[in-house]
Amino acid sequence: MVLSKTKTLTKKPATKKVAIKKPATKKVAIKKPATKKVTTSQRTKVICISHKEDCDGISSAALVRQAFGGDSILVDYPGQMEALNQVVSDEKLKSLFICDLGLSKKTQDEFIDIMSRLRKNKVSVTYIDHHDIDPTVVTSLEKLKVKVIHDINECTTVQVYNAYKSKLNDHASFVATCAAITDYMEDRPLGSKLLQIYDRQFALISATVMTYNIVGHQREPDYLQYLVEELADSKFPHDIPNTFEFAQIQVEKLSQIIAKVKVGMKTMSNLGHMEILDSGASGAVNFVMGLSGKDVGVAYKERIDHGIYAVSVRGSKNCKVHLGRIVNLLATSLGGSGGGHDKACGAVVPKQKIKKFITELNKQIK
Ligand SMILES: [Mn+2]
Repeated sequence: MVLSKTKTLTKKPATKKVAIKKPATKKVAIKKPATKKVTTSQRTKVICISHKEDCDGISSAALVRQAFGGDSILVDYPGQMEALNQVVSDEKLKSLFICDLGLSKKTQDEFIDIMSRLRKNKVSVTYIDHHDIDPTVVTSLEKLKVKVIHDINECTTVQVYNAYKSKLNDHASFVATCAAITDYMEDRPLGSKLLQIYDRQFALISATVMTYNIVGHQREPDYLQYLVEELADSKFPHDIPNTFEFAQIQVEKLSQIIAKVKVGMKTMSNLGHMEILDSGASGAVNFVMGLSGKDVGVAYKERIDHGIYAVSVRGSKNCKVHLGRIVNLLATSLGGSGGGHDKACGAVVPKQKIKKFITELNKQIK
């Protein structure tokens, strides 16, 4: 199926950088005539703030870009508020999309506050997500006339696809399929329909290679931007140079992590846990859960300059509690933050509280 030939001409070279926002010093510009106000109030910019750590976030940004144009700002959960505080004062901002970035007890009030400032400036705001959300937050957002697209049963990209299908090309359904696979949501009503369009094995390898490239390039924002542009431009992962080679390197690293987890993992009555020293916690956590034989796995890595641990938590199919909710409350009570899905979530925990976090979690998941 040749889907994307017409787009080839518009493809920009990989070097194109999406405007990274300069500090907001510009506005104070002194020498402008007093009449300037009328022209600066012209709002034209479209921005999508999306999650940079996985295929769902990157793909959401890609589909928003295909449907509406504009620039993407890619962030992790802790970086979300900083990005929002930056765009809120952008006088050119017309339309803002926020994708795949869940809120927690710690962030939700500030989030609503920023939304109300944006709405006072008549910025159109669309929040698209599938993480567990406090219902009072949805009520507040709707009161502010923020458009909320939220379904905990479909990944964000599938929801973006579903909402803006008429502005997207055929290939967008493949981008959404890969995102659903990565988020373990290809068995949901919309996700499964999309997967049926494509050969399962083809979709699985594409999603997996994409994921390894995203995870392995977290410290290269330009590369992540490039991926957004290529996906928006209807490229298959195998058509993006070197993605499969890069995936092989990641797979080799993962096999080394397996060996280390086998040696270093510890267990409590209800969970397996391990401190990770030389890789990401989220790359190791599934092995910690699987190899421990427990229904919950915890992997944590110290962020030395921040005095905190970045914690990843996973639950097996047998895990009956909602880990995201438990971790949200527990991490907040220990002076950190966290949250996420029922079987996959994360937290930031102050360094000296990590033991307490694990023993408390072990108690609460019986
Ligand atoms: Mn997601």
